[in-house]
Amino acid sequence: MTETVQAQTTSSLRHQQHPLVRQLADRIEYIWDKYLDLTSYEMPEDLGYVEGRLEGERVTIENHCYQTPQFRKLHLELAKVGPALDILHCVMFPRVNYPLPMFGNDLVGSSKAGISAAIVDLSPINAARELPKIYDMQLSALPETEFSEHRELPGWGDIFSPHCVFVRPMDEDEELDFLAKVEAFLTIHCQHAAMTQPVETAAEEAELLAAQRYYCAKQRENDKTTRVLEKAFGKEWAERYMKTMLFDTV
Ligand code: 18B
Repeated sequence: MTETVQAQTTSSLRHQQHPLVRQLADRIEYIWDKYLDLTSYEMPEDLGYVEGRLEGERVTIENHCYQTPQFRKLHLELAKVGPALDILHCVMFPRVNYPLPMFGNDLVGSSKAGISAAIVDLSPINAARELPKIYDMQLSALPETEFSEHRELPGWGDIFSPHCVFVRPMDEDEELDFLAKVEAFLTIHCQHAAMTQPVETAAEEAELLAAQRYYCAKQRENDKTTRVLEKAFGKEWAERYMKTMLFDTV
């Protein structure tokens, strides 16, 4: 898989994006490749690379997807809306028989104005909405990072764990601190995932499925995402995209 990953990194949209987007995209793929057994993932044919227009600006979306024994979909998406908006979006969807949390990461900003929203979390996927104890322990043990501006979670954000980091990085130091935070979350997650055994009963699987559906339904309530997609591609397309690429459920 390494060759494919490298081939993509040299030609990718990320080279036209905010440096933190590029660095983070490269890092995520490096860590995935290092810890997980990646195989290709079949995307709906017309959704891998998409172009549209928003208020005269070109909107470009580039999707990178993989699957592994533990994850039904690893999704890394890069999007550029003219010069004003660069987005990195990343979600790791566990297979519904693997009792794993949901890794989610979003960066929104631009080269000129800087990153306005940087969020990363390992979100609980079970009826109690609690992380496995080992995750709580390891995430709590990470070195504390001071960010000067924390952002408030929206109403639908009850899916996130107490470890969620949601900030506006103020300078390059804080951007690099955020990058390090994502790397730490992702490494903990990939190391555990590689050792996790699937659940054995249908009841356990049903619980995981319900929790994953809840997570995706809440994420689809993010009207800031919907608005960008609807304005560039129309309502119907945006709805299909939210349901099939961004937050699909099984
Ligand atoms: N998201 N984001 O991924 N979103 O996808 N995103 C914004 O500065 C897109 C995720 C999250 O305050 C904003 O306010 C588009 C994941 C939260 O109400 C814009 C795509 C997570 C907020 C976009 C995309 C996630 C947020 C406003 C598809 C978390 C704050 C930026 C490519 C794991 C919501 C700003 C609020 C904001 C757009 C979180 C423009 C189009 C995986 C919490």
